Amino acid sequence: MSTQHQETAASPVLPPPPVDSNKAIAEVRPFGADLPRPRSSAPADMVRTVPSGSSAAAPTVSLVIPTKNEAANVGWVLEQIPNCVDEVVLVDGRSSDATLVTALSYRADLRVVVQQGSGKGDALRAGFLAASGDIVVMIDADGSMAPQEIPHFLHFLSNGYDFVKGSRFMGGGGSLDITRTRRLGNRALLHLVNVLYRAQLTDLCYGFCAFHRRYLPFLNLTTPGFEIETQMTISALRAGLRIAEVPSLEMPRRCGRSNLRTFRDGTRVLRTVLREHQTGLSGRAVQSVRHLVHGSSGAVVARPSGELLP
Ligand SMILES: Nc1nc2c(ncn2[C@@H]2O[C@H](COP(=O)(O)OP(=O)(O)OP(=O)(O)O)[C@@H](O)[C@H]2O)c(=O)[nH]1
Ligand SMILES: [Mg+2]
Repeated sequence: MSTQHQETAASPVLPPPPVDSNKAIAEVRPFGADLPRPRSSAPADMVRTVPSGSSAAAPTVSLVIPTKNEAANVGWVLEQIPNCVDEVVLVDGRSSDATLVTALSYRADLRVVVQQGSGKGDALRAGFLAASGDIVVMIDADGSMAPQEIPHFLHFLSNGYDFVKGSRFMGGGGSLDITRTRRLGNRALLHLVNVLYRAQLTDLCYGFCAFHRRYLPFLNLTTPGFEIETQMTISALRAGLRIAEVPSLEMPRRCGRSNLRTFRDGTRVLRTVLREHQTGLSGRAVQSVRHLVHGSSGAVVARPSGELLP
């Protein structure tokens, strides 16, 4: 059976494609999923059992949204959250504007976490710990990511994948926001990750992701800032999680100023990539074992029809 690390799926505005379940649904219950930590760095999908039946209840979904002075944008995001989301956790970085009041006026059932530290990474960690759903999705509050894309992420998580990340640079994705400098930086850092960790990803510094909450300990999240997205991806690679990329359209932030500083945060991402590579079992080793066990034609391509091709 082939495994894969990369998907090309339908346009982000289309409903999730049907999937050839014989090929796409792999072993989905990781051995030791309930343990607080992985027992070893062995690829998580190499120690799985096949699900016993189809009677399991639908997984619940938590959406984690970090906010820092997003009063003008957060309502737009909250309004569009699809019904498949059961819980919305908003982690506020002590906004000095009306973010919290506005958010609560749009969604009274919001779970608000007031961040103790600072930085997007710190906020997401707090949100992930507060989330109670089986699946955790993260999305920005500035209106640059469309909540309507969330079902695409869930689709792949329900079909054997462990960690699903949005990609702006695969067929069907795009960015109306990224500057030339950031695009070049993202491409260079992505290339480095693909070489160091033997991956075939198409995007790196993008914060629209979803994963099974049981894998949170595998992600080893420690970074405080925007480099958290990179750390999540690298940790998923190192843990041998089955990663899918789904196309995503990044829009310009609706109002306000970005919190990201291109060179400062780019440097932090680079440091994260190198540091993670130097510690513990390298992602490259894990991926090499995967390629050995599952064959070299690991990548499969999901056509808009849902057909998976090796
Ligand atoms: N809680 C919290 N949220 C933050 C912090 N920094 C950024 N955020 C949120 O994280 C999300 C992404 O931040 P942005 O400033 O949009 O950064 P970006 O999307 O990488 O950069 P742009 O493309 O320029 O918008 C937004 O929802 C921010 O409000 C922080 O320190 N604490
Ligand atoms: Mg943004």
